[in-house]
Amino acid sequence: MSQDVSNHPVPEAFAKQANLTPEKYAEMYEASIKDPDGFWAEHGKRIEWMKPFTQVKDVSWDKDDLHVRWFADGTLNVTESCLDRQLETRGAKPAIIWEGDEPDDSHTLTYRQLYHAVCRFSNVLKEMGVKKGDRVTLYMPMIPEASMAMLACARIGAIHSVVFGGFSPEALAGRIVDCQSEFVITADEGVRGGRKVPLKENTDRACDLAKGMVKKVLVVERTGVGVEMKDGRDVWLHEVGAEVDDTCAPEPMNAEDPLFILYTSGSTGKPKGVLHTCGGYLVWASMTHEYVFDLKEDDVFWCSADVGWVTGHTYIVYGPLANGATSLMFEGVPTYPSPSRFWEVCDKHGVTIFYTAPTAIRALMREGDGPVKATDRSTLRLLGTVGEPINPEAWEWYFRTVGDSRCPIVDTWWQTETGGTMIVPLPGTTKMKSGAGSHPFFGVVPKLVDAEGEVLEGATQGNLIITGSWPGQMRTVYGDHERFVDTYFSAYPGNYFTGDGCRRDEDGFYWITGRVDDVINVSGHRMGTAEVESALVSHDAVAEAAVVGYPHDIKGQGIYAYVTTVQGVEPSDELKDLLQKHVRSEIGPIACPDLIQFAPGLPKTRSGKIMRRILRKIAEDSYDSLGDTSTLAEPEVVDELIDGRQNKA
Ligand code: 6R9
Repeated sequence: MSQDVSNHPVPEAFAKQANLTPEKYAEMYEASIKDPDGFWAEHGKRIEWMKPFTQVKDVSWDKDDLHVRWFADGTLNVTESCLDRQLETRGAKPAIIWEGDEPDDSHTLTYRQLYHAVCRFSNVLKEMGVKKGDRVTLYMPMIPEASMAMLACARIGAIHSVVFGGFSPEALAGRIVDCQSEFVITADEGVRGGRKVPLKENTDRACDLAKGMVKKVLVVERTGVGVEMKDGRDVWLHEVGAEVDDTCAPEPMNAEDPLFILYTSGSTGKPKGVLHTCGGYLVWASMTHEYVFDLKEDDVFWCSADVGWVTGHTYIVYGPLANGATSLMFEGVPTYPSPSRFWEVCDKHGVTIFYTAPTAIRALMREGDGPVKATDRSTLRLLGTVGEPINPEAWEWYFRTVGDSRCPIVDTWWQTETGGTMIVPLPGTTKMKSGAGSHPFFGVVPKLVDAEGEVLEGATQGNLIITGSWPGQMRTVYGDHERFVDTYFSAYPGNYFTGDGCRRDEDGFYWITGRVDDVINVSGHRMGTAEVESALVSHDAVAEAAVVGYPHDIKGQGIYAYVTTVQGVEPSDELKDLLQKHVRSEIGPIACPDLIQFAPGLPKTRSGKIMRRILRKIAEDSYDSLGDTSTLAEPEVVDELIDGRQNKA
């Protein structure tokens, strides 16, 4: 990354009204590190407890006794923080502003309306037989019922597992089976960018693939298209919902009882079920939401993520609602019906804080300044990004063109595993460098290490680790604690390994450089190369496949697949098409390889390990610096791969 970066002071008008100052940040950060127990004992009180905790932190990162517990003797139900406690002073305040796919389709739910809707939803789940501890899979479009379904699960103590609506029936089935979820909540169809997504049909197929695992399917009517309802299994929300009470007592939960599972890709194997629990997660979600976004009572907060990702969990649902904020939920896409849509929605609803992904910013930047300048955007006061490193050009465009140089940008680095923001330029506390994650949030101690685990000091580059627990940390991989220990705590024993590379500059700012493992980041979505490879080799024509990322102008990284066909199958463009379709149906469109190169062989070490480093270089079209190829079994395959490369500059 270029060293020649712009330094931006905090815009003056923003600084005047900011909740934090540089001094306040320094003071709170120091307190959070010097006395974590004292710090979190105080801030743990920001959420509603049925029975207050007396213990704060009970954590061991020793791999033989790895456990993470926070506030472990407290009892709560997270929906009391998100709903019940808001009723007294915020009953009539908008909780959710919903903006549909079509610009003339929107409505608002007040906290009181949301409270009753969630209670009804909870009673419907009870009628269906859902009990505390049961896993409930959500496969939903971006409609308020998605938030309601999450909160309803939480209210009755069930564990939700939201599966992104863009995943295929196969991917959905895999996640249903992994957590043995007998219940699915879906909609007849989803609507995005003028197109329909057959969610119920996909669910039916997933239920078949899950072979009798699913006992009940609750269906929300979104478009009213006729869908088949299976007798005894499928029920309509509007039918059962009409007959139940609109109040429902919240289930008392231990702070460490599971709140949700969210599947995410890793460098090996199938996606893993990241488990978050009630107490620590909610403290982290609400605290980061308040401080990262400089939250004020009258803000209209818009996080443009999908609830299928962790960003949607923490910053559409749990963080904003626990803080009594107004959260905008958008069903559509940034470019429909026009590339002005994001900014038109900001104007329509008076959005003050807008949070999106670099990939969306780059896609809109490509359309030029016109679609932005056609809108007013004067209500905006803070902008945010998440999901992948933002390149300085996109940062500058976002800052100048979208924010008229008035709004600070919070570049929030975090992961599904961390529950909420970890590294961020907290607004009002620091100058901004375009593209820098900047500084740790309260309670977070990042360090950079080399491959041997040696801690690196000063201005340097290395692998990013976190040296101590924070309340929002994931607790385990659902059903596979070993995998949790192995994945995060074996590379640098006693520390949490993030999987990211990072640079620290001479001013102490952290710059996340991207994954250092076999995870690629496509449009801000995490994809394990192993997953795409196994989808490819599940096709009859494929003998072997290796997948790597390569730089992509809009998506950040694109997916590049090297494929060796089985004996007797000739490579062809038709086969490429077939393989792309195959991956779409095995995982979903986001996993579809952008480029496929047929290769007679893949470069391997003599012990048979694929040399990914070389494949990455060829995919990047930067094979001048291939490095040491002397350990290759057959060095000549490299020349053939270079000749056949698909990404020629
Ligand atoms: C929240 C979320 C996590 C991975 C993470 C990193 C990348 C996220 C980033 C960022 C640079 C940022 N990442 N935010 N890289 N700057 N502001 O995205 O979670 O889907 O689990 O992805 O995304 O590589 O390790 P998740």
